[in-house]
Amino acid sequence: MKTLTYTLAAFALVAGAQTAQASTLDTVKQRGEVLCGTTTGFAGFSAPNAKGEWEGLDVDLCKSIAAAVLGDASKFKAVPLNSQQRFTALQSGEIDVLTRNTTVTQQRDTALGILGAGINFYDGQGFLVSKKLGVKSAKELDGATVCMQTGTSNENTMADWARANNVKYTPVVFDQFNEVVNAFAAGRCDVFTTDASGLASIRISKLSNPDDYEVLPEIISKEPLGPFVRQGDDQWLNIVKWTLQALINAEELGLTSANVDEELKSTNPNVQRLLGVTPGAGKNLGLDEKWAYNIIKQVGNYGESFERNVGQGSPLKINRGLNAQWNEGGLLYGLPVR
Ligand SMILES: N[C@@H](CCC(=O)N[C@@H](CS)C(=O)NCC(=O)O)C(=O)O
Repeated sequence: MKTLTYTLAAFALVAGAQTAQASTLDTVKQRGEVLCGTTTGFAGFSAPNAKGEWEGLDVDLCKSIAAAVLGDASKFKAVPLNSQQRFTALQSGEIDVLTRNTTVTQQRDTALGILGAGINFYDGQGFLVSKKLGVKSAKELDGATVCMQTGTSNENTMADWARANNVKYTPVVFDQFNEVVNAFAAGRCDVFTTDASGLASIRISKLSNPDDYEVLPEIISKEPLGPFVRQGDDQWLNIVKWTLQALINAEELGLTSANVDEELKSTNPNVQRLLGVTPGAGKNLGLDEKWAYNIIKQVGNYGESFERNVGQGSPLKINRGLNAQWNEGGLLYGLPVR
């Protein structure tokens, strides 16, 4: 009897230890697919194309994680989440990583059991209005009705800014992205406020006459957007963090999907380390030495992804601005792979 009790106790201990150890990397490898939290459809960042395939800057980050971990960028699944649902989905393990226009804030990094793993788009909150409103500056918005989505940082930022600028407004708030868009398009509010990237995307992809609308010049906050992982799995945090760094470094080093094979012969030690010609970086992450090569070959570097999805090669035509490399006047500063 005693032996049985001890055996059961030992079993419980082992089972407990295993649960605690069940790493996201193991789970992903076993499943053969990375589950990424995306928006419900936000052109340029994460949305299905005409063929139903998910694409965008954030989807490319998800694909890059799949390429790094599984050697195949197509081994991912987009899990569409509205603003409110996204953190619970990450906390509960429904997704492995949140890759969806999410602002890194101190509160989110500390109070939700999650952690930001880097910044893949430097943004700021702005205002979209119908030209008919005849407003040229956000300061003229006193008395306006303002559409926004529940569960975004935009709600609080709007309140802070309005108080500081003595602007009175009536919030019109919805859970679902399409509800906010439709309300705005139907003139149920004067202004749509969210991240400027979001406004550019909405204007081009959701409104029937984009030229009837304009984004006001004021940017009222910093919205550093980036991927999030669960707390307590440092290896997975590193994988997501360094996948993003690989994309950024690849651009700085001039590595593209087109030239990466040729670059395997490069004599630059930074290129050799990133591409696994000099081994070490892959092993440090618990991945194949070809982790970054696979990202660059299959997805491209950060700049390629930016131009294709949100930049000059896309309908959004967003300028690199803050999202240019540090040596070209922007904030992207790839951390050294060594
Ligand atoms: N960056 C802000 C806002 C992000 C956000 O969720 N924006 C909304 C409004 S544009 C959105 O992307 N909605 C898409 C959806 O719910 O599918 C945040 O992290 O709170």
